Amino acid sequence: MTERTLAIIKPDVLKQRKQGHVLQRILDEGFEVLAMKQMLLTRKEAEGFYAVHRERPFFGELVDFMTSGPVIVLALERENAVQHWRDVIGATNPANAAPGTIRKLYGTSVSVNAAHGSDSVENGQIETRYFFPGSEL
Ligand code: 3AN
Repeated sequence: MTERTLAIIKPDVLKQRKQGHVLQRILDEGFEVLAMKQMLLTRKEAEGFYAVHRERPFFGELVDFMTSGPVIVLALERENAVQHWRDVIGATNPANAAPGTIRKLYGTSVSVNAAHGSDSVENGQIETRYFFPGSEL
């Protein structure tokens, strides 16, 4: 089924100047880019996006990292987009990520982990609308 997922290329990748490699990978994997923007997230935007993790001990660290520099946010479409993008980015902890995955290639730690991908079809819809509300898609 054709699905949408939200991808975020995180600040660590932009600091390494590797975002071009990740964007090419997205295209090579057959995703359609419905919308894309580079932005410096406000704390409010990062906290809102990760609201489900608000009670987790790493929440502050996660928000600090996600606001530490610009990110690139993309609304992607593809057959099986949610699972396919999660397979391409790899396990949350780069140390456990499979060879060739984005987190293995560019991630450093469980919090500094290169990329985000929606974790369900429903969240793919919610998260793409969070960053690209209204007619942008
Ligand atoms: P994923 O992004 O792989 O779906 P989640 O949803 O468990 O992982 O966590 C959301 C984000 O929170 C992760 N991408 C990661 O950056 C951060 N995170 C998860 N677990 C930890 C942890 N134990 N310590 C620090 N950051 C974490």
